[in-house]
Order: sequence, then structure tokens, then C-alpha cells
Amino acid sequence: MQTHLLGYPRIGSNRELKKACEQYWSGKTSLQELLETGKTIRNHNWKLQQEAGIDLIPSNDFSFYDQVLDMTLTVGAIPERYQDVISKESNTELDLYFAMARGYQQNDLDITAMEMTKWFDTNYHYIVPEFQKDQQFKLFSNKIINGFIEAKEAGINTKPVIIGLVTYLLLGKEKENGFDKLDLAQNLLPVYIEILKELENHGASYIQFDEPFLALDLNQKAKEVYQFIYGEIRKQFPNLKFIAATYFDGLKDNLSLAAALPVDVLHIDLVRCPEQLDEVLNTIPETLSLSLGIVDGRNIWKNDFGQSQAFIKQALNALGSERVFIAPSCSLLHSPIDLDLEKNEKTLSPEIKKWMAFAKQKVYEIVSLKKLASGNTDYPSLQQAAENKKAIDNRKVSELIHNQSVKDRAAVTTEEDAKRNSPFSVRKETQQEVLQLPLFPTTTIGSFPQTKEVRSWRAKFKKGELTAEQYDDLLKKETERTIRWQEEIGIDVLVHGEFERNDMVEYFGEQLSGFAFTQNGWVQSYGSRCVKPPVIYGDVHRPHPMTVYWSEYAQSLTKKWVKGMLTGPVTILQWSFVRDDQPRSLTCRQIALAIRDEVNDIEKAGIRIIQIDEPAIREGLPLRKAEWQDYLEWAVEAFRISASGVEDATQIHTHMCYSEFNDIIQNIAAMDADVITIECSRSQMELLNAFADFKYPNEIGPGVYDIHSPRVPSKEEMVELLKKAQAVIPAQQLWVNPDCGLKTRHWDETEKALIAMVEASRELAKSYTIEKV
Ligand code: 39S
Ligand code: ZN
Repeated sequence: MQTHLLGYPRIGSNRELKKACEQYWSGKTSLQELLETGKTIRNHNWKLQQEAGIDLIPSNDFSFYDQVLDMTLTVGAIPERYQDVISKESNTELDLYFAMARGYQQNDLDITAMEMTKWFDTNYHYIVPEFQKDQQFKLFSNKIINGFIEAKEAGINTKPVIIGLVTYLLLGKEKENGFDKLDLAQNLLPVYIEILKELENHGASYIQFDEPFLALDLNQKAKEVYQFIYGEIRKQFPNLKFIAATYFDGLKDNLSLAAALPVDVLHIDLVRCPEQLDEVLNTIPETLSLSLGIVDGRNIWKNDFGQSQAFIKQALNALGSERVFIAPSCSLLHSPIDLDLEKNEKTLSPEIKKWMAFAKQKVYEIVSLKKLASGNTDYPSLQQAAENKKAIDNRKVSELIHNQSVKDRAAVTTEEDAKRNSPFSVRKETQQEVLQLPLFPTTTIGSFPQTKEVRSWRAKFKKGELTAEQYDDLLKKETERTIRWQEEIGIDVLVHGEFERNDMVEYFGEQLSGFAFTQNGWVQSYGSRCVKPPVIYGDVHRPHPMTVYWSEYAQSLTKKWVKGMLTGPVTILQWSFVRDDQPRSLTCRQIALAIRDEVNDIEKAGIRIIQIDEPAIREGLPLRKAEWQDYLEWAVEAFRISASGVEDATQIHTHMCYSEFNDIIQNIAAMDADVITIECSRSQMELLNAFADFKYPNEIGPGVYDIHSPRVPSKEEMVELLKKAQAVIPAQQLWVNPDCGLKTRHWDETEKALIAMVEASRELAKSYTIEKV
């Protein structure tokens, strides 16, 4: 029996990589220093696993930005527009790499970044490979080989982790018509072979190919490409040992395909799909070993050793110890790093902390599981087993978790609670009477720039260097300034700016019962950006109003409407670590009821427009289409529960980003928000077609400029986009707003862009009235 990891977090236990990258980008440190930080983190991670006793330690799980972008650079799939970055003598490989990730605005060049999208159903974002019809590949970067050599010099023969060829192609996007990305497999194969030759020459014995697509719906062609590619690789390398790693779902209908691939080890995710074990054991041929993904790589709960031992025993009985591997379910990239760093007992009580394990703790769990299963039990692992049992048993019965009144309330929630009083057509008239908004009303998505200053006030307040009163005062001044400025430039529906919030999910988690939160539980979201997901451990309710204070304050400053701003139940669920002792749907309903209480209180405080953000509703979709309907039903219902406690005259907005809307437009309509704002500008309003084709009945604010870039759009561009929108959506239904919140932007670009946006709306309104006359 052997232990291994699919990957370990690479940001460093105190976000060293984030800090080093941002310093390098701002020109404050040298390339040498950045490279040094990377090397230190890699060596630290290898040593940690070696000391714990992991048998197969991964390399190439490190990345300065994203592992998919690493692969793109490795195989030389560099889009044409970066040619000028390559030709500039002083640019290094890493400069090219960061230009692809973040865009390049220097030396009179203005080159856009590559697109970014969600990694399966996680909150991690990868950089999307771009493919041309005649795409050529060549070995461009030696990162994989260099990493292997570096580890070897540190005394470790690692298992290089490589994104499998088929998965790599499926992650990419065809940039022109007339071909299928899978057609590129033949072209790409020689580069993979070259990499494997080098690794073999340097003494590698195990290679891990990540093939998560084997656990997703595949068409016939993809299946054939899988067979072909792995057949070719096997022919060339009879002696290398290949691990095909699947995760995030079960093999299901792809089991016979996966079991027949000529690889040596198949890794399966037994956390997401425990029920697949029986069938997998019955199906795999004698030549194939099985890697059991039993420790949850996507959550922070301690492993249930009792249950895992049962899985291991079953596999040992069927296969024998030579053919069994044990591992976390997926890469630990999605776990925070070290629970030992959590010292604040107020926000994470010792009782709850005992139920949890972060990446480092999970490494030790894997090692203990092997020792226990082999009967080779030393004192520490026996002790760990006893502690594990105590924690698992305690968590099942702890009073912290259960709140009968919350359970009762969720149980009696009915369809009626998920319905507004009147249909949209009636509400629209009532709302117009009260709100008196102009044609093409302007608004923003909610947040204004979270400057270094604002963040530093919060840091000082947390350290006790500012009193609550001083902190509150500073936030009030910033809020007032923002309200005044929006009035001045003529925005119709104002927002307070959200300066009091650290993050749109963490902020709510900190105030809801049933949530714990960490000081240092950072997880990479994209590049150097991290999030600190709160932990839902018990029944959720809202002990006190959460946002009323700031909304009420902002509304008191102005005669214009101020929008109340909330994060929706599905997004809070999706971006938190969720309890695994009840269905997600039930936890989501509890959150929905808590948000409903908040919505109702904001209304009582005199706010007539309330936005409930649901940017994560689409990424929460199950990976297999067969399971979509069930999810969409409870997710849409949860949103409606949160939104339906208000009067007809109160206008409910929602916001979504990163979404393909075509395949779920019906469900978006079923959410029945009075207004939806969506990200649209990067697709030049193409996303709107889904709404137009469906004849989406409620109001829509298609984003008129991309907030992910510092670029300031002109009024004319935005008028053009709005005219495109107006061509497919009736004018009375249209709002004017940016793509997304403005928290990552600076004030100077925000000011210029919003002034131009208001002018664009006015110009459109004028030309529309003239046409009518
Ligand atoms: N998921 C979540 N949860 N939230 C989101 O907004 C998104 N948006 C999408 C999808 N998923 C999401 C992803 N986009 C950041 C920005 C956009 C993202 C994701 C993350 C981001 O900026 N993250 C910040 C970062 O990595 C951290 C934000 C945060 O929690 O830098 N900030 C804290 C705060 O404002 C403080 C964090 C901090 O580093 O209070 N404080 C310093 C420290 O502790 C001190 C700062 C100082 O002294 O000035 O060392
Ligand atoms: Zn957004």
C-alpha cells in the first residue's frame, strides 16, 4: 500500500507567494527574489510531506499563477499577440507568463490578458488555453523537468503532476471556427512524449496525469481520443508508471473507458462519489491499481477514520496491498494550509477546531490511515485514531450544531414563502409609482474601490490600534464621500460602497450563527488573489441585523434611492466550507431564511431597492447534466425564499457574473428578480441574446464596461453597446451599469468611467425620446 498526494497548496502558509508576486509586479523586488520565494515554498512542501512519511510526493504542483497556464507555456501554445513580449530582449520567460495571465501595458504595447474561468465547480479560476485551427505545439518551458531535478537534488524522487493531454485540450477554447480542439491531440502528443522522455532520463518512475474530464459527461469522440492517446503513450514508455487522476465526480458511465486505459493506477474520488467503489473494484483489470481518494480535498473536516478504514479494507480484500494507494480526493490546492496557525478561540472555538483538518493535517491523516490499515500501529497513530474517533463522535452530537427552532422553521417553509405577492407585471407598475426612475436608469453593482487605506483601517481595528468608534467614523466619511460623488455625477440608484466589508461572503459568515471563521485559512482564488471561506458547522440563523446600519446611514444622507446590498444564499453556500452532515440544499434553505430576515429588515428601514447577489449560482451546477434539475430547483427556491418577504413596491435586484446563460435562462427567469444585472461587455452583449431569445420578461442591466481591467471606456463605446442591447431588449426594460463590483479598481479610473457611463445613458435616453416623437 502506498500513500500519495495529488498536489499541495502553493501560496505558502502565510501567503508568501501572493506577497512576493505583487511586489514583483509593482517593480519593488527583483526576479531573483521572486524565484527564491518559489523555491523556498516548494522545498518546504516537499520536506513536510517527506517528514510525515508520504510515499509518492508530487512535483510540478507549484505554480506562480496557475497550473493550466503553466501547461500552456510548457507546450508553447502562446497566442500570437504576445509575440512582441517575446521579442523584447529584456523580457524573461516569467515576464511572458505574467503578460499572458494579466495583460501587458508597457513600452507602447497594450496587450490583453488571456481569459480566465472557473476550475470545474470550485472557486479557483484558471487561464483558458486559446487554440487556432492550425495550432502548433513545441516544448517551450522546462518547468516540469526543472522541478523534478530540483526535488531530486533535495533528495526526493517526485511524481511529476501533469495535466493530462485530453483534459488540457478540453479546458481550452477554439478561437476560430471550423475545427474541434480534440483534433489537436495528434499535434500535441509529441510534446508530451518529449517531456516524458526527459523525465524518464532523469529517473522519474511515477507520472500523474490529471484527467478530471474522465469523471464528466464525455462525447464519443473524446472517448476515442482518450483510448488513442494513452495507447500511444504506453507504447513509447513501457516502464514508466502512469497514474490517471480523476476527481470532483464519479466515473459512472466512463468507468469501462477509464478501466481499459493502459495506465498503472487509476485515482478515484470517494468523497464526491463513494458509491462508485463497489463497481470500480468489480471492473478494473488485474493490471490496474486503484488509488482511493478518501480524505476530502475540498473541505476542512477531519476524516472519519472508521469509514475510511472500511473503504481501505474493502479495496485490500479485492486487490491485495500491492494494488492499493491512498490519497486525498483531489489536490489540496482547495484547502487552507495549516490549522495549527489558528489561535483565535473567539472566532474558532476549540471544540469546533477539533473537528477540522487543513492541508498539513490531511497529510498526516493519510499517513495514519495507511499505518492503521497495515496493522503497523505505532503509538502516535493509535493516539491519533483515538482522538479522531472522539472528535467525529463529538461532532455528531454537539449542541453547537443543532438549533431546533431553525430546523422547525426550515421544515415548515412552503411554496408560498418562495413567492412574491403579485406577478412582475403588477409589481412593475407599483414600483414605478414609488421609485419614479428615468428611462435607462444608471446604477453600480455595489462595491467601490477597497483602497489600501480602507483595508489598513480594518487591519488596525482588528489589531486594536483603532477603536470601534474611530473605525466607524472613518468608514462613515468614506461612505458619505461616495454618496456625494454619485449624486454629483448624476447616478440614479446609489450604493453605499461596502467599505465595511472584507469580502462579500466572509462578511456575512462573520455575523451569522452556525458559522465559524479563520484568521489564516486562505485559499487561492486566482493568481495572487485569495479568499478566506467561512466555515458552516451548524444550523444557520441571523441573530441580529447585518447590513441595516450601513444602508440606513447611507439612505439618510440623500434624497435619491440607495440600494441595500446582500449576498444571496446560494453564493454564501458555494463560497463557504459547508457542513457535510446534511444535504447542501437544507443548509442553503437555512441561509435563505436568514437572508430573508435581513431583506425584510432593510425594507422596514425604508430602503425600497434591495440587491441580492448570486454570482455563484451557475458554478454551483453539478458537473453531470443529469443532476442539474434537482440543484436548480432548490437553488432557485432558496433565492426566492430570501427575496419574497417584501411588498410589491420594493424592487429586488440580483447580479451574476462569469456566466453562460443559455442553458439555464429558464431558471434565471424563475428567480423572478425585478432587475438582473449581468456581466456582458467582454462578449460585446452576445450574452444578452439568451435573454432576448427567451423574451426575458423582467428588467435587465447588461454590464456596459469591463471592470476587470484598468482601461477607461469612452462614452461612445458604451452608447454603441447600449444600442446593441436596445436592439434586442425593449428600452423600458434596460438599466445601465458596469459589469461587476468596483472593489478591485482605483478611484481615478472608476470616476472617469462612471462619468462617461452616465453620459452614455443620457444620450441614449435623448435619442430614444426623439425617435418616439
Ligand atoms: N469569492 C469570494 N469569497 N469573494 C469574491 O469576491 C469572489 N469574487 C470572485 C469569485 N470568487 C469570489 C473572485 N475574485 C479578491 C478579489 C477578487 C476575487 C477574489 C479575491 C481579493 O482581493 N482578495 C484579497 C486578496 O487576495 C483578500 C480580501 C480580504 O479578505 O488580497 N481582505 C481583508 C480585508 O479587507 C484583509 C486581507 C489582508 O490581506 O479586511 N489584510 C492584510 C493582512 O492581514 C493587512 C492589510 C493592511 O494592513 O493594509 O496581512
Ligand atoms: Zn460580478
